[in-house]
Amino acid sequence: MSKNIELETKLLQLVEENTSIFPKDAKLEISEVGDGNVNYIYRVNDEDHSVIVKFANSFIRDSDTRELSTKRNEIEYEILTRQNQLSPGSVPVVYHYSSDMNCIIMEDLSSFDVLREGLKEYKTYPHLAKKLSRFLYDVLFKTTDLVMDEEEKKNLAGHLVNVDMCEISERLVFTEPYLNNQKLNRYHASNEDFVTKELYKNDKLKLEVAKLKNQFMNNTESMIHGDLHSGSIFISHDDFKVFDPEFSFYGPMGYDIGNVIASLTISYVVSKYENKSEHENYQEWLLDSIKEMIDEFIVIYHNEYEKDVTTYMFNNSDFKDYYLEKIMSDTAGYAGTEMIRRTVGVAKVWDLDRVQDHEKIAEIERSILSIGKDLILNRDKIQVGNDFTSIINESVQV
Ligand code: SR1
Ligand code: MG
Repeated sequence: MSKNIELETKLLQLVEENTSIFPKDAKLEISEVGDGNVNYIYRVNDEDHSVIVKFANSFIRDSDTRELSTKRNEIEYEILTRQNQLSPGSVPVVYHYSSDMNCIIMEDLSSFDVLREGLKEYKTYPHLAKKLSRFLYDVLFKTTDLVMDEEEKKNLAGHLVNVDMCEISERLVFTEPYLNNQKLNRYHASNEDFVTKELYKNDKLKLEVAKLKNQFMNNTESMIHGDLHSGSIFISHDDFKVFDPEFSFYGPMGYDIGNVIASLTISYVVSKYENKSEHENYQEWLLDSIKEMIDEFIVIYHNEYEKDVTTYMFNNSDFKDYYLEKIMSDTAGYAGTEMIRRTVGVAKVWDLDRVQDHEKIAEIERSILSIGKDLILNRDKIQVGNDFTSIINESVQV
């Protein structure tokens, strides 16, 4: 029996014994459906029903040598459960978690689009920004010390320490893109001088990235998703779900908000340089979504702060303003680091792969890196949606 057949047989048994989705005599089928970098994702179905099984191996996907703690699976289960309490219906329903097998059995959302796949087809989703801002406020702001019981929060932050996954982000996002090492970084050959000047030898930028890295490692502010890009979002014509929170830990909330901005911005910039005028609607929608998501988050924050923040010292309007300024500047900074690492680092985005014209690839890379750099260096002045879109527009010269 091959390794996979053995695993698939065990997963089928796990589903049969621990869910009540399928009738007793159902003939179950199993197929691998995931294409991520880390885990194995299976769909188990009969003719009428289906579930998803996420299996976290103790080695990174398709590697027999790179070990990765399976604690990520336990954390993912914990996060999905808590996020569903904080923002009901905004994550897949979990049917069962097996700590013995490092598996989560959850709702199959294949009737939704993965946002990344929709973006590849230039689809637009007008409700995305509103759904995202609501979700981000509910799961991020409500897990800070401003809202949550301080003892519960400290215990949760301790429980969610995610050593292996944080190590990956600390290295891939905050170190490797700034190290002149051909094995780690890949970009268009004609951009060598640009990358050397703007990243490897840019001491001013490296200092700011070091500050953001230090904050990522030490600011136990919110229960963050940790990898919130368009591949972690399911979307339909009127609904939305966030999934795959295995990089989750207690970190700065601007990291998540910034990651979403980066993901949408990269799709926008690539599409602009593709120069396909039939996609004007799509481009406009992406830019509007970035602005709207930020501005809507700010509206929710202003409307709900007093209701949610009841402790004496934090229930103070100057502190309220100070705290929002910090969220926004962190968001800008982490949007910048994410854009840079997705352009030159090992974990690339899909968007650049579809551009055929090499001159254009080089131009797009420079544009994304410039936006990233500007967001990081000017982050203290970035406060509202328009500040983000102005920086993006300044750099996109098409
Ligand atoms: C080895 S994991 C590489 C990247 O994929 C994930 O989606 C995260 O973004 C990570 O940085
Ligand atoms: Mg992932």
